[in-house]
Amino acid sequence: MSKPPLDRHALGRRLSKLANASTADLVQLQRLEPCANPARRIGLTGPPGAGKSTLAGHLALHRGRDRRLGVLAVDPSSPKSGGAILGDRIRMDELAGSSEIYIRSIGSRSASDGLSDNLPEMLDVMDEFGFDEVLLETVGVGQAEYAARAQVDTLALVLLPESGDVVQAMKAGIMEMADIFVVNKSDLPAAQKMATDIQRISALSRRPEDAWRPPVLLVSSMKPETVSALSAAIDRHQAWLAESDRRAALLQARARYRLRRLIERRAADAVASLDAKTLEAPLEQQLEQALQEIRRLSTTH
Ligand SMILES: Nc1nc2c(ncn2[C@@H]2O[C@H](COP(=O)(O)OP(=O)(O)OP(=O)(O)O)[C@@H](O)[C@H]2O)c(=O)[nH]1
Ligand SMILES: [Mg+2]
Repeated sequence: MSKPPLDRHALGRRLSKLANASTADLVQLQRLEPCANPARRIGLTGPPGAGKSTLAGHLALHRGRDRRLGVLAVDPSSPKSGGAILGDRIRMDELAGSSEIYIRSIGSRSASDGLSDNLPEMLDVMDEFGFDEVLLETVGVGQAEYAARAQVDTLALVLLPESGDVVQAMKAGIMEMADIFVVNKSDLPAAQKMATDIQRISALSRRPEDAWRPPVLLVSSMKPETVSALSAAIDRHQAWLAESDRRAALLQARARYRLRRLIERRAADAVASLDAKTLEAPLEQQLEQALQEIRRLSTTH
């Protein structure tokens, strides 16, 4: 079944509208029918400068040959959207003719977890526009990874050799979260040692018999064969997910995350609107007022 051509302008408009939507708008904009063919979602996450955007570009060229592929980069430093930052990393002539690749960076706005507030809804829009696959780039060690985990099917943690990234990642408790470990810029020294360290740490965690065992890959954007190997590992993980009903648990976690974020944002709005007098009242009364305000916000919007 062939798809209608990708309408980049319409997609851009929808994403911009969502990027600026309030919680009240969101509920209005919410699609009621789940998408029959949702895009595969692949996350690239890791500390600043690990080479995620460069890698996303190479992966997009590799995987986007015969698919409609979107790249969304959540960029904490970019309040504006438009894809310039990520777009710069890919030579435009390389993309010429690939009318099915769409790239956009989105500001992280107010979200405390480093993701854009309305990212779940933006990802839904990618489904609606017939994308086969979406690569999601998020920056950070810690909060952003937890948040990204819920949004994607396959999460690759991108780390730099000789950076102390592994120690940071362990401290932040995100080693268990990755489906694939990427020791990136493996053209640099000490990459192999880092890969061995990760293997050792990863082998320590107890997993059920049939659990996914995250591979550790040495990748360099300068070596196309390493990007192919990463792409193949992504396919293997996707196939493993599809094998039984593993995706159901992921989808549940995703729905929970979205609802929690919505409630958190409403709660923040409600607390911000309480007046000085209420804030001097006993805590129980403050709580009562705040809950009433949440309810009021939910019914009036
Ligand atoms: N040596 C080497 N350098 C690389 C490689 N991949 C990317 N770089 C360089 O690393 C720098 C950072 O790359 P980015 O792709 O912007 O990294 P990022 O993780 O997206 O950075 P943020 O989004 O700012 O967190 C750039 O100067 C790249 O040219 C690689 O495989 N090897
Ligand atoms: Mg980047």
